[in-house]
Amino acid sequence: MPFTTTLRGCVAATLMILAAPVIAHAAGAHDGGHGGIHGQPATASAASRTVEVIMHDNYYEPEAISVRAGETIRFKVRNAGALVHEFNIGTAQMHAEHMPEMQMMVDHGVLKADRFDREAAKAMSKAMGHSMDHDYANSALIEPGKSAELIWTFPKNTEVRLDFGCTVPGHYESGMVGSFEFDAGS
Ligand SMILES: [Cu+2]
Repeated sequence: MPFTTTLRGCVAATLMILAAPVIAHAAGAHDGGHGGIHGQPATASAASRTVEVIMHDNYYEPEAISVRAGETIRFKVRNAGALVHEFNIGTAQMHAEHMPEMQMMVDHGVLKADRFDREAAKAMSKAMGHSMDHDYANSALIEPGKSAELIWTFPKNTEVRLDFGCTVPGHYESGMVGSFEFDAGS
C-alpha cells in the first residue's frame, strides 16, 4: 500500500536525519521533493488559482485554507512580520520532524531571528561539503518584508490531515500553524 510505504520511508528519513542531519539534508531525503502523502510540487501552469497568505509574528492570515482533492494551488506568501517565518506544507508529524533541522540552523548561526545569514550558510556549506540553502519544494523560509511563491498539488486522499506551519524554533509551538480543509464537495 503506497500510503504505508511512504510513511515508512518518512520514518526512515527521520532516523537518518537524527543520525546524520547534514547528509540527510544534502540528499533532500526529508521532505521528498518528489511528493508524498502530503502532495507534490507543481509548476505554475498547473495551478487552478492563487491563494495569498500573509505571515505575522506569530500567526498566518488566513488561518485556514479550503482546498479540493488533487487541486494545484499557487501560494503567494508575504512576510509582514519582524521575524523570519516559514510556510511549510505537511502533516503535524512532518513538521515535528523538520524542527531539529531548523534548530540546527539556529545553532550554527545560519538562521537568525530576523534574517537568514547567507555568509554563515556559505561557511556551513563549505564545512559540510554541500549546500545549506534550505531549499525544499514544500516550504519557503521568508525574511521580513520578503515574499515567495510555492506551487503545490494536494493529495487526492482527503483523509490526510494537512497543515501549513512555521518550524522556526518556538513559532509552531506558539501557534504559528494553520489548517488545510478539504472541500466536502471535491
Ligand atoms: Cu514563524
